[in-house]
Amino acid sequence: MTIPELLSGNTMDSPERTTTQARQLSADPNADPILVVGRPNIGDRQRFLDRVEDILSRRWLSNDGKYVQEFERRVAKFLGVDHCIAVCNATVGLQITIRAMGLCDEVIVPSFTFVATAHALRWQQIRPVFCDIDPTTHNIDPSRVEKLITSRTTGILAVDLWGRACDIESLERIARSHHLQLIYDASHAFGCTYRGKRIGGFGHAEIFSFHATKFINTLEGGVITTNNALLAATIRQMRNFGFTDYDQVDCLGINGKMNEISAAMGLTNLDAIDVFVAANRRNYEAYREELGGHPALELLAYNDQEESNYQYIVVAVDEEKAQVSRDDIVKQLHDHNIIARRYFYPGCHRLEPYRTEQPKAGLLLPETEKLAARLICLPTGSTIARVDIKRVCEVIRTTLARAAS
Ligand code: T4K
Repeated sequence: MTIPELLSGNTMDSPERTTTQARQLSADPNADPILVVGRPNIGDRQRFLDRVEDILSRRWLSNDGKYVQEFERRVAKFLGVDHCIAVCNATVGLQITIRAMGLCDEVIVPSFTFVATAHALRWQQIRPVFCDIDPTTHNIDPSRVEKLITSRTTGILAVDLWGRACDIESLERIARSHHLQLIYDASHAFGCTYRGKRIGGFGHAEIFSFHATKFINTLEGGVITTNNALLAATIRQMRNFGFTDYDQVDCLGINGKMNEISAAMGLTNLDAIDVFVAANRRNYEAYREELGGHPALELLAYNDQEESNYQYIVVAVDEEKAQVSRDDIVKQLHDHNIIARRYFYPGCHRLEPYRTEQPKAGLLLPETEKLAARLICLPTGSTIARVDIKRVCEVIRTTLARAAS
């Protein structure tokens, strides 16, 4: 099926239609439909296509166009922040922010994250100093951060993994007392709150990803948010090669701009944000019903006191109780056309170049190593129906039952 065919029609994704599409995409017509982690949420297609039509008519495709500006305004308002700068993806957003804030030498970062977080530092010759996580929250453990601070430390880059906020209060206290810059990779956390306040305005800056697989997507894209006007101005300038005027470049910059079609997709998906949350929440409750209570499985819980986007269904496997490995469960799922993922295995420190540059990093990361070996991410999102969840859980339960017998 071609992308234009997938985009035809004028309604939002319904689980039924996408299940049919998945079956059509599968090579074997008799096979179970393919279910994948990361299937994009897509809002009203006709509204998106209308916006694209307008973009084409106006012949303004990039460079701070009307749709990018509108998207930035809408995101800033939604998050309650002063400044929002749209970028072509969160990795470049992280790189620009790191440079704009003058980070150098060493920055403390969790290893249990997507590799982009560490790469954004290392790309600029900064050494990521990997910090272990709290096994309950899966986020950077502030009590270990302090032990890693040296005279070369310039900042902390924390990650709100699965959309659940870090221990922001402790991180802010540490950053303040050691005069460190504090940035959050909030790639997973769009629409999530910390103590009732939307993530976006914490630390010196926060970076969100709007990649296709994220809760809100702009095809590829991201935003940087901050309440610091000077920092925002520098980031804006760096996003566009350092230009301040025609023929005037005042600093080293890069091309980090978001294009108009991405912004149109972002606006269309923002329109549908409540629908996406409801679908994710419904799926989370369904998984909880299906898998909850199994002694070998622990479903990652969202805090009902906070707003969440419920974008990740994460299950921790207790291999001793399960009598089967996490990887065998994942293999069974794959054999049944369910593309579950082992995010974020094996941890950044075990990926290059870090594995070679920091061969002993794992010694200080026992919780990261344990968690990376236990987790499975399961399919969710607006394309997943209750019947799909039943199928996923049936495969998991059958695998566990077979292992126990
Ligand atoms: N920080 C964190 C914490 C992040 O999680 C990420 C991104 C970043 C920073 C960097 O943000 P960006 O620079 O990307 O804005 C995927 C994404 O490429 C990556 O953006 C995301 N994290 C990461 C968690 O997932 P892969 O290598 O797993 O991608 P891939 O190709 O295996 O696709 C993932 C799943 O999504 C597959 O099951 C297929 C499905 N999929 C994917 C696409 C692109 C679709 O169904 N449709 C699609 O269009 O990294």
